[in-house]
Amino acid sequence: MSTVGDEARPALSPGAAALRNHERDYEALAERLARRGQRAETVVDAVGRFAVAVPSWALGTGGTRFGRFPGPGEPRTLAEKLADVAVVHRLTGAAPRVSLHIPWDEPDDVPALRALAAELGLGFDAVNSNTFQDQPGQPLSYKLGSFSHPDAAVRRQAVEHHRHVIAVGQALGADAITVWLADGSNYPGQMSLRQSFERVLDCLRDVYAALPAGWRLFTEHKPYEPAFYATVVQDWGSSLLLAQTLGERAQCLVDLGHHLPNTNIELVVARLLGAAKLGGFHFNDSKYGDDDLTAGSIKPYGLFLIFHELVLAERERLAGFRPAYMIDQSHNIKDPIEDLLQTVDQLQLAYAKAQLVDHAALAAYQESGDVLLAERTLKDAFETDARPLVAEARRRAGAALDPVLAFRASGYRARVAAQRSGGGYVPPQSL
Ligand code: LRH
Ligand code: MN
Repeated sequence: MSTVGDEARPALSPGAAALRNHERDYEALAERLARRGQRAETVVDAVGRFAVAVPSWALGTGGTRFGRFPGPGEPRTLAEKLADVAVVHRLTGAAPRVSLHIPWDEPDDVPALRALAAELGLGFDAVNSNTFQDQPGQPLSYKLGSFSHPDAAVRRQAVEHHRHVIAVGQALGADAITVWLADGSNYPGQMSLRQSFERVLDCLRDVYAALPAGWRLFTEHKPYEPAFYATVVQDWGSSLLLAQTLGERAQCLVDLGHHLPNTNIELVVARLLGAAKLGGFHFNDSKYGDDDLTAGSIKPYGLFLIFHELVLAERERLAGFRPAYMIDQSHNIKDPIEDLLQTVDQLQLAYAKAQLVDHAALAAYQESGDVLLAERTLKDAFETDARPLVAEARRRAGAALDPVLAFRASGYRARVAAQRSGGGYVPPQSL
């Protein structure tokens, strides 16, 4: 029985107390937004429609060349990875798809995997090829590249791999392939800077020609790593050149970590939107390089400004606007599921804040040249604590007000840790 001031009311259960607090926070924010002429409901509905795909390669602990610190209950099979993704979807209501990396997560029984995914309420987003590693028994090495390799036989082998990845994706019901190429050089003179690009384009034409109806091909640029002098598809310009040359169903994928420090990524997004060539995202955050940190953890304002460009495109019903939202992170020190829950929450929050921009006022200040009030209009939205709107959208989706706390309270990690250490098959665990 609580003591000070409300001894009449029995203490609410933690869940009930959290819900009561949420309702009060939501009502207070809705009232405040109404005074600004904005409807909380509109934002809650929009957040309710937001969804992002989880990468199959981020359910286990990631690492660097210096080390990896595996945690308890790591998924050992694709089925266990799907079970973990289902937990992320269950608690956020916004992670209904998995993006597979082939051959890292090559399914050995496609019908069984499709059935399991359906049972878990999951689908498959873009599949990812891999010509940045040599697989056991692979006839020709990708050490000096794949699509840009001087040896035509290596290029053919790489194209064959992409045809295989498309076939796997098609069997799973996916409708896009993401092509990130590690191709590049470490020393000036090692590679012809123009010929390598021509060869990549040539091979991509073969992959593009193999796309099933309704499929898209996403080209993913990256400035460096593993190549440390020149990367063939180094920046958004190179990616756009490829996508524009290949055709309508080729678009550019923006991995937030694939930009040199201080790059204005929202400007890159605006350019690709303007060219109807924004295919999708690999969301993450970074301070220095391709750090693959939790989205919104280092540059939350930058993430908001990217979502601002996306909401503008949505509102304008921009031609070709159908972005594939996907996460691409490496969970080196946080529990992978908790990191994904935090990530989805950060993306929902950035999207909600972008919905809160007073677009009419912004356009008027931009047209009238009122720089300060134009900037402040964006900041007002960013500095609005939109968390009650996101929590409400999750509550209405039957998900958790606070996914990380709900996950911890569920004891899921301890349970799977116990079961997965045994080595036997563990059926998908409900929360
Ligand atoms: C390359 C990349 C690419 C994936 C890989 C796991 O850095 O972002 O999207 O294939 O990470
Ligand atoms: Mn990526």
